[in-house]
Amino acid sequence: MSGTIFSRIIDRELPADIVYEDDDCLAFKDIHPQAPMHILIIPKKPIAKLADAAVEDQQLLGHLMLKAAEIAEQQGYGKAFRLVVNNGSGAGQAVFHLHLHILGGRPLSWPPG
Ligand code: DGP
Repeated sequence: MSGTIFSRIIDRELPADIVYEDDDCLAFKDIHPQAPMHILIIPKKPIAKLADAAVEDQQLLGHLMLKAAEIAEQQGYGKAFRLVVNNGSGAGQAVFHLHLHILGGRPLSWPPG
C-alpha cells in the first residue's frame, strides 16, 4: 500500500488533533466531524481496508475495537457511541488506510444512511 494521508499523520508529516496513541494504533479527530465526537482510530500497520485484513491481524482488530470504546468513554460518550467502518469506495471509503469512525454526542438514527 502506498502512503496515504493517514500514514503521513502517523509519521507526523501532517498535523492532527491526536487523542490517543500506542505502539499499534493512533486516534485523532476527524477533520470533517459528523457528530460532536468524531474520532478516527487507525492501526499503524498500513492495512488498506477491512477486507484486506488477515487472520494475523485478529488481535490488532480487537485492539482497535477495545481502544475505541475506551476513547469514547474518555471523551464523555461512553454510554452511546457508534463505530463505522467504510469498506471500499462504494461504501464511502475515501482514505485507503483502515480506520474506525467513533461517533457520538448526537442522536444516531438507525438504519444509518
Ligand atoms: P472514509 O470516508 O471512511 O474513508 O473516511 C475518511 C475520513 O477521514 C473522513 O471522515 C475525513 C477524514 N479525513 C480525511 N483527511 C483527513 C486529514 O487530513 N485529517 C483528518 N484529521 N481527517 C481527515
